[in-house]
Amino acid sequence: MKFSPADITVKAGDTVTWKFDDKAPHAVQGIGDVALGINSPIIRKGEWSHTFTTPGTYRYLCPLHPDMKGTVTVQ
Ligand SMILES: [Cu+2]
Repeated sequence: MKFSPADITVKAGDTVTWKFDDKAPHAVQGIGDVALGINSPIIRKGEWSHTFTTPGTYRYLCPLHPDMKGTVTVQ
């Protein structure tokens, strides 16, 4: 019940793929205005990708389990 690794650093233009492999369904949802575009469906098994074009710090959580949090830093 966690994102691993929770905190990553990528370069502008990179695509980040989340892999969902757990008994519980999860999703990825951005926190705050800067991360508005980060919004996956609820996924039980599979992958979801998002391309980060603008440098910044993007925080996200799983809306089903708000203790599951992570940060993507885009350089
Ligand atoms: Cu979750």
